Amino acid sequence: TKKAFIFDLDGVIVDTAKYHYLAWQKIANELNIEFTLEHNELLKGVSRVRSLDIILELGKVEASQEDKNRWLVQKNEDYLSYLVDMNENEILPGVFTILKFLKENKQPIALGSASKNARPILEKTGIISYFDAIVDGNDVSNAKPDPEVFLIAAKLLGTKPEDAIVFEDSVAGVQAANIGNMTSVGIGEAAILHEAKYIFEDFTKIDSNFIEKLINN
Ligand code: G16
Ligand code: MG
Repeated sequence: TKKAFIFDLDGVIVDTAKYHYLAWQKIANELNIEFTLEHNELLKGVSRVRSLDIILELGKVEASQEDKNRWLVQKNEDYLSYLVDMNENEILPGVFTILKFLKENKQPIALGSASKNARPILEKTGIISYFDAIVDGNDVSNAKPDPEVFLIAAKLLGTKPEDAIVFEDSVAGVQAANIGNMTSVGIGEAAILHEAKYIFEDFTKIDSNFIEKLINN
């Protein structure tokens, strides 16, 4: 049967997770909210609006909608400033190899990201042409762990959810793939991503045999 390979963006294809963290940390600092790398795991794969709410909840801070809107704008401006000089060097190790292998084997590839900045990032890093479909934060109304983003991606590729394979670095994203009945592949720490069907530290740890198995099973 026809498979679909769906990639998350931040933390899977590019290491923008660190830029999101820096931008949120600035806001947390201004509000005197303690915001550690551990807290940051809660924000991965989560929408911008929800991320701010999580930070405010951590600090037990109540804010007006006006303040929230201002912080959301500030966060994104700050985040975008980190992306200005972005280029293909920021593609994470092993990603090109796997994208090329999938292309050579005529496998459909999609992006499934919560980010509203996904397209410019794919353009700046020069990999947008690998993707047969792009589904991002502008296309969905339900954030991960809701499977909406991946379900739309599988549909665009003409594949049933159970034949879709999702690469994710976030807990919310792994859960979304599992809830959507897809094969979840966690990229990152096993201790954090233990709900994933398969877990690899990064793409250099994935060999072509593993991908071939996914294609043929
Ligand atoms: C990403 C990040 C999240 C971020 C979200 C929204 O999702 O993991 O931390 O909050 O996008 O991004 P933006 O503010 O650019 O719209 P993903 O799904 O690509 O990991
Ligand atoms: Mg991610």
